[in-house]
Amino acid sequence: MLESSRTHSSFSNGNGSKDLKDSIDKHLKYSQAKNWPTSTPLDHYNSVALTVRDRLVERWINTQHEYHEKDPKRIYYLSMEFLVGRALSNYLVNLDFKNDFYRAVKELGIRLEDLEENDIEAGLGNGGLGRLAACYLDSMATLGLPAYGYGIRYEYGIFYQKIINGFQVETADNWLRRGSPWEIPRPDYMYPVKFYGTTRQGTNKAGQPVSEWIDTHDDVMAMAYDIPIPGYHNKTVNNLRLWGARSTREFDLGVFNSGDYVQAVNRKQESETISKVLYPNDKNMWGKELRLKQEYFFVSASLQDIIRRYKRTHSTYEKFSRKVAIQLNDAHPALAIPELMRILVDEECRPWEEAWEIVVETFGYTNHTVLPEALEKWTAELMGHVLPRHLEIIFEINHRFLEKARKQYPNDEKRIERLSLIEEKPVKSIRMSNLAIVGSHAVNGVAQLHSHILKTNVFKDYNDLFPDRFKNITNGITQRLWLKSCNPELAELLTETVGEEWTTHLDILRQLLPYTKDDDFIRRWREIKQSNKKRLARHVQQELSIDLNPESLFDVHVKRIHEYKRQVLCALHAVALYNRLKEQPYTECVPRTIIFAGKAAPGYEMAKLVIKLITSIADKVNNDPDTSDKLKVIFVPNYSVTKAEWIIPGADLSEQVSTAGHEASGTGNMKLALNGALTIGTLDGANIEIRDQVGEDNIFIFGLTAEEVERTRKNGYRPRDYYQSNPELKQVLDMIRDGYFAPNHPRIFSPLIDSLLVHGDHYRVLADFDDYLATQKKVETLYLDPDAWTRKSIINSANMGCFSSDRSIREYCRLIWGIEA
Ligand code: D6G
Repeated sequence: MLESSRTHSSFSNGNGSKDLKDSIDKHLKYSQAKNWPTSTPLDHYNSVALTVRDRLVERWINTQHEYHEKDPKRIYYLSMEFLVGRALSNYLVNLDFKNDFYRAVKELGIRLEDLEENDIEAGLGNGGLGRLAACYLDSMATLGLPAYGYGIRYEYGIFYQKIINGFQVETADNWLRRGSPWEIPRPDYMYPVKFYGTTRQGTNKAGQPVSEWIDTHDDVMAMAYDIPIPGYHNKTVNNLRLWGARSTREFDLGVFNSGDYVQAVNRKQESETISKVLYPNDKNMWGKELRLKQEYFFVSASLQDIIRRYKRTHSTYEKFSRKVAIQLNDAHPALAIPELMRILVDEECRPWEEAWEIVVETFGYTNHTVLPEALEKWTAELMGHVLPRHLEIIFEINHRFLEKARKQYPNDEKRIERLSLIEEKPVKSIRMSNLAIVGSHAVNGVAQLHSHILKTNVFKDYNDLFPDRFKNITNGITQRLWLKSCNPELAELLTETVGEEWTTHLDILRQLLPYTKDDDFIRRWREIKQSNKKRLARHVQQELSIDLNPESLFDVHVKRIHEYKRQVLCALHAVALYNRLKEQPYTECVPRTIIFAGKAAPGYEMAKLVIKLITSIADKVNNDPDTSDKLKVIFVPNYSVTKAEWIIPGADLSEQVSTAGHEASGTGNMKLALNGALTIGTLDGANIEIRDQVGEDNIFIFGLTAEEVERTRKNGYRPRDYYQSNPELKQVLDMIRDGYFAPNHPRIFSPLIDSLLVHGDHYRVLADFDDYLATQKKVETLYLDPDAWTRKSIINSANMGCFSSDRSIREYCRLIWGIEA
């Protein structure tokens, strides 16, 4: 933040274009200390941003003041990730003075491109989980709920992905290098966070025996940075509070006294590394000490802050769970459970049982994945080293919990072992999701199938024990960003047709259905899609110098690169299409542009190889004169919220092809369908609910069901059989294996082909290949009939009402938080 950016008292906060111009002019002078001739694009951006921020401040203060006065039940959304995307455009949409704003900016001669370029995206998340948190903040503010986001102010967000020689290369995303005009540092909200040390038996303030946490070292301070979260066209401005690590004031006296001043300063600086960088792995637990420290750091600071706020109006804990709802976005913040126990028992001298009741009533836990490698576990050794008192508390929670469970299941030690928060073998470890379940009154999955799998499989024992605890709340997306802002032309057509209300009541889009019979409407719908495809093509031309044919079918697969998401299946399809074109160059075919984008975790070799495979296929196909006008393969580097905003509106076909039973929900599927793409997908995650909404005639479903996948796991699966029996598949795999796409590194893709043919094809790519290709044929047939295609496109958008994050948040209010939306 720019310290000098305090609003000057003579600034007018009106929203007319004259007031805006005036304010931008004043900020240029008083906040940037520049005049127009010497000002740079960054000065312009900052002056504009501060002008917009001024328009939020009053509502922000008023909203927070009102919460303070009325003391409603507050919702705290704890998340290691918030993928908010670009700030300026989002604020403009929610503030409702876009037209005056653009006029003011234009009249001042400020270039919109300069504003866009300087509007750096805060990439404080990996993918779906972080973006979901951001959509939920938008919905909570729009619904006027007293909600707070709590997270970490990483200095380096998700890495910047470059493609060099077809390989992913990571570089640092130093998003704060020029400061951010949107965050307000609050050095007055600074909390100590302790680490390490040991415990000993002592007495608490009330004279009762307790365990004391002593001799901690490398303690840090957590400092608050506040970011305003305005609701859409209302007066609510909520708070996203991110914690930055600051060193404590004290030196390490031992080092200092020994005369090594510089080392003493260095030691202080090291403590600030806690909030330096976001771990870039999605759905994979890393087990690094620094990550554990990050988790505790933000949980500890957030709870201290929540309790400070609660204590402003309450002197006892009696009403705590009636005033505070804390939602854990995955088990990453599950340490909040033992931490609140520690505060209540050790510091506030509450009896254990009373404290436990408060804790369980306060917390809710959202599970985001069933992939075993993603479920966090910490070795007892590491936990005991970094957080010795918390380890004791977790053991105590477990002891009391298992005692009760044993009463219910007297002779079932196997079950008790499964229920335990502690895994004994191969290394004694804490199962964080079990901790989150035991310590919460509600546990939810994020789509119907996912919640069903939690109840019947992954957490079956828990569901037997606490049948009322498990719920489903299907994920959602905010239509303010994912339609109104990213697809302005379509948004305008919708407003003209059904009125503005869809922006807050997405169900209203159902009223579009009669227009599937209106030729004029169909034509306009198609024109808008074409215009969005051209915009996408312009971006691709700018970035990759490749010309796309906007008449071709834009087939889009954008998301993190992961084996279970099966980008490989689409890549195999691309090769099969290429071969068909080569073999029968003169047959009529539907020209297709296959667009991929997504990041691979830096340590995930197989995912990185998938990127290399895609870029290698692209090289070959795009440069082959026999095929290049009928088939293009594109890999757009550095997928981000900003890129999604121009890719998604331009998609015809949405690839949602994860192995059934593996994608908890997906939200890209919803964004694409809302923007009129037709889905080709498996019966996985929210695809199933999308099918239920749009009807099976308006979606392309293929492949094994989750049950069938399970059956192949139990009854055996022979990927080689598919390879042997399907000549087209065999040809595709052989070409990749034999170096057709990488003549300079002919064996480079062997690990990938081996994973399919030798190592059991864990994600059942070969089993689904045939049906996938047949279904893609049906896609092409439909695409040849533009009116029929467009009608289905309209039907898709029209039926996305229930995938608004407003609906999800209403359900959280009703089913988990006990709040009226
Ligand atoms: C935001 C806006 C500011 C308000 C503050 C409240 O920074 O006007 O005073 O939040 O913070 P708490 O006291 O609720 O933490």
